Amino acid sequence: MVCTLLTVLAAFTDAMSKRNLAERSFIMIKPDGVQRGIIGEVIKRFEQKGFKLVAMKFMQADEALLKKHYADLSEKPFFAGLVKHVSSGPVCPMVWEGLNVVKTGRFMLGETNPADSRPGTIRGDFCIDMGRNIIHGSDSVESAQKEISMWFDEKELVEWTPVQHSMVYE
Ligand code: DAT
Ligand code: MG
Repeated sequence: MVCTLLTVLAAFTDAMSKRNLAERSFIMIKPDGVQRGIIGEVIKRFEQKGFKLVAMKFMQADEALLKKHYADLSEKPFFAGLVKHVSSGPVCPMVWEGLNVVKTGRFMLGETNPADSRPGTIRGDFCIDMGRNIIHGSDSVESAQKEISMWFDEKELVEWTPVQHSMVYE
């Protein structure tokens, strides 16, 4: 009995130790979100959830960077309009870190089409139209890594330990 318990405990500890608390996602408030004053609301939601801010800046992105960022969509009919819109004004790119932040971040954003986004999600609460869905979030850990390196230098990613760490993670 004790032996079985110890085996279960060891397996549990092992699974816990493999959790990636340092997963990162690239989140960016687009010009429509900036113009509508939603930067603070987005930061609030990611902070409240317990995620850790690793990098953030306020800038205007040129078309070359956005064509690279949205390269997977280059054949889509909305590509030119998308690049034009996102380069039209300031954006607020950020890196957030935490367990499952990529997947959870996408849940927090809602669906690509705000009409399919539930209330309580960012797109569900703050926008209506697909081409003005106010925020970008990485769709996989792999694309997050690519996007972070496109938008930030390594030295802009800040190393720090939030004092609340042990109150967020078991
Ligand atoms: P997401 O931003 O949810 O990852 P995506 O990567 O498929 O969605 O597309 C990037 C952005 O392009 C999306 O946020 C808004 C715009 N977009 C996507 N599909 C569109 C469409 N059918 N019409 C207009 N804009 C679209
Ligand atoms: Mg996408």
